[in-house]
Amino acid sequence: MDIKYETIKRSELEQLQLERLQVTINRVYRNVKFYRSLLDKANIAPEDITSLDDLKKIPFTTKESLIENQPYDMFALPLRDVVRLQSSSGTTREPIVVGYSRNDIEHWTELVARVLNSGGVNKDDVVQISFDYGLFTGAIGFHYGAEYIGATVIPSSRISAEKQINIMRNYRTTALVCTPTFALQLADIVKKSDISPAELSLRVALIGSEPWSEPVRLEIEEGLHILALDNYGLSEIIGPGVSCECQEKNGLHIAEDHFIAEVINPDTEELLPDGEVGELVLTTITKEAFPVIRYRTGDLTSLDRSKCICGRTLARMSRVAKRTDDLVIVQGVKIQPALIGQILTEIEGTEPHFRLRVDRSGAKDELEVRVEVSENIFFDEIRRMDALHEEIQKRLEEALGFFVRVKLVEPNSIQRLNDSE
Ligand code: DLL
Repeated sequence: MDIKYETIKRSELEQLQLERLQVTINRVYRNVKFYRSLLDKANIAPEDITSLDDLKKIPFTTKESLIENQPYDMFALPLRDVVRLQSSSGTTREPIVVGYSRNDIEHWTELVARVLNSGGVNKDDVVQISFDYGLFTGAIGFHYGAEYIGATVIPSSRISAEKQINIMRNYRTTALVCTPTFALQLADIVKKSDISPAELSLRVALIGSEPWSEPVRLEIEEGLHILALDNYGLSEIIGPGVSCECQEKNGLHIAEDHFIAEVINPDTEELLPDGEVGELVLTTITKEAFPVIRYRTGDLTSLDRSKCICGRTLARMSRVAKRTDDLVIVQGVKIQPALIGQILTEIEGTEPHFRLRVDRSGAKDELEVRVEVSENIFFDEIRRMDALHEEIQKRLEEALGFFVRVKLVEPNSIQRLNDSE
């Protein structure tokens, strides 16, 4: 445990947060046009931020603003001082590019090391990272964190679940890093094979990047005979390392020495008291290349500032089960329904109405897309319907990278106003 920061007294933490916030506000005011005009319009000068309470006066930053300022206008450093670019995962309509300075990478590494430490992982462990390496922050973030604590890293990335199990058995992996979907898949393979979980050396899994429930935790823990802990993060803030469960499994400790957390009512934007569920809003206070102020994450959670039995004083957030928007997460891929709409409008014969349904009953989630087709095709020959079906399936699978169940339905048969569920 990083005693100095993870068990810090609240009064000292607040002083540290204020100092770091002031530096950050100065930095963005000087270097990011978007923030300079946001603060000017709100009649706030950087020197007006004299208490943590003053943060509340600053308007929120939304994903739309980040998108409008792509690729580099939200950067507070020139590109020559940026040593890494990453982006939000999966297939969103507009992936957001984020940058890191050398110091940002150092902080990020330390924060992911905390996630690993809180799961009891240390230099004697063999850590298998089964996240997709690439622009997604999950893999490389954990890679650096695990090397930093001196563990032995296996960057197994997204090879098949069967091969991952072989690696795990042969190289005696003790800690696994992946999404809940993938952990379930691994548990399912072990169950169906002649491998007994006892043959594996696996002890703990650090799981994140998508919502998962207590029953899913139980299935993973029982299927692999391990401890499964949740960790949360998002690329706009830093990647993994924003918050993580300790072994008490009673909320995720937020790295409050690097991020200030608030919870708001997503409709009224009013600040909510601790314990009430609302949208998580985060402010980065150490980031140099890509700082964000009062960023609306879209994730629903509540805060608890009471001290945890583990000794950590950092506030805990409840597990994120839902979002405020209609983002759909399937097999670890984050999909904005609007992206599906965009693809469908490019295909002749489809109507703009569709419905998404995710079936999570099997080991792998499945996405079903119901698409209304135009009248002349629906009542025409089967051959035309088949060709259209094939084309939609091909285009969606190319964009998403996994099997999609496509169903063509009659015009006007999909309920209006709610295109996804
Ligand atoms: O998923 C960062 C990450 C990687 C976190 C590995 C943990 C482990 P993005 O691709 O930008 O970043 O997606 C961020 O994923 O706003 C949440 O909606 C969702 N999310 C991330 N972690 C959790 C979690 C990474 N533990 C978006 N529980 C976030 C629920 C999660 N949702």
